[in-house]
Amino acid sequence: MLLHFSDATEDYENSRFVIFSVPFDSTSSFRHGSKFGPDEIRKASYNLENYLVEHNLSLGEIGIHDFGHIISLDEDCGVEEVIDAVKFYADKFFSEGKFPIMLGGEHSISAGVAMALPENTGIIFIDAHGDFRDQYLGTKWSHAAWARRAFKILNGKIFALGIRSISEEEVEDAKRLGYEFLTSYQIMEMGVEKAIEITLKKLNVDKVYLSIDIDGISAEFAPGTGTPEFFGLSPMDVKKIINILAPKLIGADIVEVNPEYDNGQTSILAARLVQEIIASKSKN
Ligand SMILES: [Mn+2]
Repeated sequence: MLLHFSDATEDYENSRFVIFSVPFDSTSSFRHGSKFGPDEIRKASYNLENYLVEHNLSLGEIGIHDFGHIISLDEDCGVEEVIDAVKFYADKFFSEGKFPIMLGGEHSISAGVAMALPENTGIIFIDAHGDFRDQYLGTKWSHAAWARRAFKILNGKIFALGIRSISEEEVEDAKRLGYEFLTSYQIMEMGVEKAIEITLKKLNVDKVYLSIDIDGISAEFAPGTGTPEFFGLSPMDVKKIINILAPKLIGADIVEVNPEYDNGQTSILAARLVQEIIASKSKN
């Protein structure tokens, strides 16, 4: 039997939640290895209780399906081919009434979801980096440029939380184009509730897709990632963001977990965030 996320044992047809994975890391600039993230997150999920006391809910009683990898782990695919595959499956899951949870892989894959989002949906993403370059190392589909692509695809309906590593050029482009973000320092000062209020006011959408780059969380909590950064959000901040956004959420992803640099805690955190997304959404 294939490795699946803990408690994701229901048939596709009977599941509201569908976990799927994209083991792809070819455009990574600093450290490769995030293609091994999804299966490490799956393995880590078995270390967690499936009863979540704060939600008074057992994940075993919710319909969750693990669809597995949508691209081959062993053969190298081109980034555009991978983004096409993500778009195809995201479109399938949304149109079949599912709540997709995508495990990466590098952040470039989220551009594929942006192309498949239903009307009146915006993206909120948690990240240390702006990801707003026009192109990076010769490709406009780079993980460092995906938010710029999504910004265009969604007519500006994208907002970043936790930014603390961004080039001056990205900041200037952001101002000129109206791309907005809150730094991790700003969020610490104002609190998560206020940050989400500002974000939702700016986006002005009914539905939200949440993209979590694990490096949005501070490096001391999530060292297993390609480009770790300190001074970030805490796991508790991100839990709170998920809980507040749950009524509006239609899907989510967790990307950039890199087991090659992990002592195990980053994949456990990612697995716990998958649980949190499912538990908080299943009540809404
Ligand atoms: Mn990112």
